[in-house]
Amino acid sequence: MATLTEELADADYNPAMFELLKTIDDPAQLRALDRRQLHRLAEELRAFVLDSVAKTGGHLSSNLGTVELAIALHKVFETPEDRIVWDVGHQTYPHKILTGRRDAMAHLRMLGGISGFPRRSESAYDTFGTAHSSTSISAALGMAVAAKAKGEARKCVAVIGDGAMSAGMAFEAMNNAGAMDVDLLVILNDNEMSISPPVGALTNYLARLLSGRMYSTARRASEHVLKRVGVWELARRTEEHVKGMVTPSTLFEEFGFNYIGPIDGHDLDTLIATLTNIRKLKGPQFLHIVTRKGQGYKLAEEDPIAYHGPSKFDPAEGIKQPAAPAKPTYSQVFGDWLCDMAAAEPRLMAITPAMREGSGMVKYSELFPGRYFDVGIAEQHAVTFAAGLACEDLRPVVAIYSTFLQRGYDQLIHDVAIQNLPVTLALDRGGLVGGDGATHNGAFDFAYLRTVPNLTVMAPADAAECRRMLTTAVRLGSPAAVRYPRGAALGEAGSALDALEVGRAEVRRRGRRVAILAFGAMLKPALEAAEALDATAANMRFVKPLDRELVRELAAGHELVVTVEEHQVMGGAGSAVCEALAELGLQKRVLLLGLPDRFIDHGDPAKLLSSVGLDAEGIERAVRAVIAE
Ligand SMILES: Cc1ncc(C[n+]2csc(CCOP(=O)(O)OP(=O)(O)O)c2C)c(N)n1
Repeated sequence: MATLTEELADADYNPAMFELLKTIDDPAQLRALDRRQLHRLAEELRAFVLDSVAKTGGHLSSNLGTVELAIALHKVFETPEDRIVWDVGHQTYPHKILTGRRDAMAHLRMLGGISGFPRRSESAYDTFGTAHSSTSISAALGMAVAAKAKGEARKCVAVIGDGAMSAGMAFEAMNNAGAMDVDLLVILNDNEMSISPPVGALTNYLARLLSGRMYSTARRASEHVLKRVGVWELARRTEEHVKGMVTPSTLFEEFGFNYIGPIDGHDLDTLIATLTNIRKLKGPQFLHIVTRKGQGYKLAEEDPIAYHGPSKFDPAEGIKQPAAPAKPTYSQVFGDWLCDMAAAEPRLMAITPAMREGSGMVKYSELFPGRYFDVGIAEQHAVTFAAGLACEDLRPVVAIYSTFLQRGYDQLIHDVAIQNLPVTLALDRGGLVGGDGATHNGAFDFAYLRTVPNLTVMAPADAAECRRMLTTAVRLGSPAAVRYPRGAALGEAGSALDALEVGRAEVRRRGRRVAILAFGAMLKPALEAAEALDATAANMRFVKPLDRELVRELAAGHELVVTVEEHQVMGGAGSAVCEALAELGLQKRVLLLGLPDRFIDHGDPAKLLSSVGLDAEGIERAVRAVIAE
């Protein structure tokens, strides 16, 4: 008999299929279900996840993999009193659906709708806000220590994927937790995938753990634990049995955890029984479960990467390739440039912290496998690794999202900039990112980059300029960042590899009274506004070094200077212009347009930009308001 998910995929979907799920608005109701009903619930939940993600877009593969886990956790643990922290949180849709947000899934990641990640403000069941990876063990440990300090008996659980587990922060937390006497359970959700195939020694280790001798030993051990040993007996003999039987001891035991597993994370009965037993154990516990990305939906099982974060699609047909090739994104412009530049510059090496697809590096990774490094979810390491390459006269390019470079900031200052090493940062997702929301916006990079000595900071206004800036960065011989936005690139990228004059802006339109200084992608709306206002408009290109000569000239020849950037006003490129005016001793009325001093949440990027006045009308309106004063 076909599962509900298969029926959905066969277009046999009928809404009655969610009958049981519709009765669950709170995990307490789930806890009252019997075994047969729980199995039915899992089936409905999986189909519901597919149905709703197909309608809204969002994360799919990872969520199809956590259906049984979410049910088992809410069945066994007294949520929200017991704390569950989901790492990254992109796999929490089943959890959201089971905790009162089933109907809200219709507006997932939309303006005013629920977030695609856990949010403390959204639900008591979202115990910790996540989205950047590898924070769950630290946070859950903090909660476990707090529970102990306050004499509260609650349990704390971190759920972390094998990709997220590879990051330094996860190991810092393991190192800390394993030596502590607290009730903490870490569940490793091992689906043998990050977004792309995972990399590194830990991955190899986990693969060995799942196959070969250790797997069979471990499986026998957990079967034994489940079937033969009573709960209290288990508690008493955990040390000997669990540790003893899974020898040779696992890495996680060396960290001071009780290692249990691996068990099948789609086997609901085993999951519930195992968690029920573990819940009674004291001290740091580590449960290794094995799941499959895309479980139950054939297309996602076969291509978990394509279904990691799809846009809307028809479940019966799957993701369709657009008839005409879509306009290239800035990530693709970067990826094409990377291939061309690598062919011309043998010293070029490219690094990604686990974002090959998102950063547009698939083609490069195939063409230049020896000069391509996916270092795992390890932004700090990525930056310092690049510094090491640069010490040896290579020309590393770190492709990294603006929001994730926040993780590597000290490395950027201490390892790259102080030593003035020629590292290029290809900074993707600068500005608002849309559906992923506040955790992923690249709203702070101008501020955190322009304050670092030796660093050149550029922001292209279109595709061709993006290439030229990247070329400029690689040829510079000192650290440089090129910051570009998410989404379709403006204009044709071309194939040239020519550089720009450093620190030189360009005036794109001459007008009267008002001079608009635009940074990066804001040039387009700024030009439109300048047209309507008959203002002067300049493409500033460099946030650092700023074209001070042009700032001087434009300030002298206009009554009002306006800066526009898709970045926090505070500390951003406009602030740099104000600093330049102060240094030049020029007093001028300046209007600073950019993002306000608050976190901008998820939603359609164009609507979000318009809501903060960063479209042509908004710019024009703001300027007219100042002129009217
Ligand atoms: C610090 C950081 N870097 C990169 C990402 C982008 N990212 C989101 S999910 C993901 C893969 C996570 O893999 P895993 O933990 O195994 O979870 P799975 O999707 O396989 O369930 C990555 C790299 C992130 N969220 N945070």
